Amino acid sequence: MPVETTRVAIIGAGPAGLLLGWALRRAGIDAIIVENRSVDYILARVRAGVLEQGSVDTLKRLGLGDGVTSAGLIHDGIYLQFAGERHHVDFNELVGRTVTVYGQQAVVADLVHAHAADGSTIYFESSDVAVHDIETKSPRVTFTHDGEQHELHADIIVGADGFHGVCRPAIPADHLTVYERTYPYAWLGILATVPPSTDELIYCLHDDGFAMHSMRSLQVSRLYLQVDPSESIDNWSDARIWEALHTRLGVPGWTLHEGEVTEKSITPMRSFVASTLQYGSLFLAGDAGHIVPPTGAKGLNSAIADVTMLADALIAHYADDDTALRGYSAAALARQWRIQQFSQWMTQMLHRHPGTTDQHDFDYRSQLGQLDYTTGSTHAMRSLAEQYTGLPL
Ligand code: FAS
Ligand code: PHB
Repeated sequence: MPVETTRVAIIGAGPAGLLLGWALRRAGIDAIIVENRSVDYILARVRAGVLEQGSVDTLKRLGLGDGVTSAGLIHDGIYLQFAGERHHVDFNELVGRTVTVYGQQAVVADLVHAHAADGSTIYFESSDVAVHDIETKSPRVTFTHDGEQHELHADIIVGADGFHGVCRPAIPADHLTVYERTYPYAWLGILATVPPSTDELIYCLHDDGFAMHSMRSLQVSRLYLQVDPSESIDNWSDARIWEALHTRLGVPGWTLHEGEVTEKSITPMRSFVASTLQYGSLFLAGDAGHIVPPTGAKGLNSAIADVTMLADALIAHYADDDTALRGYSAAALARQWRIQQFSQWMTQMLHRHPGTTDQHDFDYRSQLGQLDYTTGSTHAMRSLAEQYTGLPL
């Protein structure tokens, strides 16, 4: 059985694992990534679309800025739409910051190509991945690759293996509390080969529910619809999707342009936070440690923020300063809870509760009041702008 030794073993080659591996490599710290899916699978995953300025800065600082600089779309703000009216929230005017539309797929592709060009060791299509001795200073990873059992010895293991990974469950139950809530709705998302019908993202609350118009480029639109979590994508023909989008997003004098739907899927919504992002020699980053509903565009950005903090802490660790590493979990979780409350606020403000009781109708009228106040108050919009464009690390 091949036995390898590295400094940092990273489980997962999503944005968190790939970015951490790259940051460590650039700092001369040996890291090996173990991923259970194929490289084609991770390159095909369509997920987040908006990067905070801090995320863009991290990519550029690590030499990964060419793609986002050339293809990223800089947006000054978003639109909030309700009661048939569309209101612009101008982040640049309110807080002097912008966001960049640059899909997670492109971020992952940039990282995969950078690692490949630099000769990084990434074991794609691994199976039976397991972590061992994480309470010691000599943790191990075992996995099967190309039909062969492997063992990887490391100083540190980082679980960047997402919500369904194996690392968080490796933390003993008496050392871990999880905080979570689910929402009574999900997002049906489509990619369509059609120029966006808007210059900036539209977040819309309609009587029928939430809808959003986002984009991936000036040629590809990304749109979402609130649906019931139990919905099957098979029940949603392209025609039915476009009809619902026209109904919810339509305002007088504006046209939603349709195009070929190239991808459609339904994503459930949850909020989730682990009580710790460290146990012994195991650290968690990104979705392995926390999940937010996508309404605040924070999932990918908080994964990048975790990695930015953890990479700096590991670099300091190997320079014999453990202060940041000891403080990583508390610092990352403090920032995460600020992100959780914003994501929950955006989600509850913009989604129609599926029930039709008097209380649900009261809640809907209250949401409309919340949106009316928010778009009518510079103070409220400045708070939204400060959080949407990204809180400091
Ligand atoms: P990821 O889940 O991206 O990556 C984890 C990696 O670990 C995967 O490659 C997985 O294959 C691998 N892995 C899992 N188990 C393993 C094991 N046992 N061994 C080895 N490898 C293992 N965020 C937004 O901001 N906006 C959005 O619109 C948005 N849409 C989303 C839609 C969907 C369907 C999902 C699931 C998430 C969405 N998110 C969105 C959130 C998403 O972008 C995440 O925040 C982001 O992918 C987090 O990156 P990672 O932490 O790297 O986790
Ligand atoms: C996206 O473009 O996929 C997107 C943008 C903003 C969000 C969620 C998703 O809040």
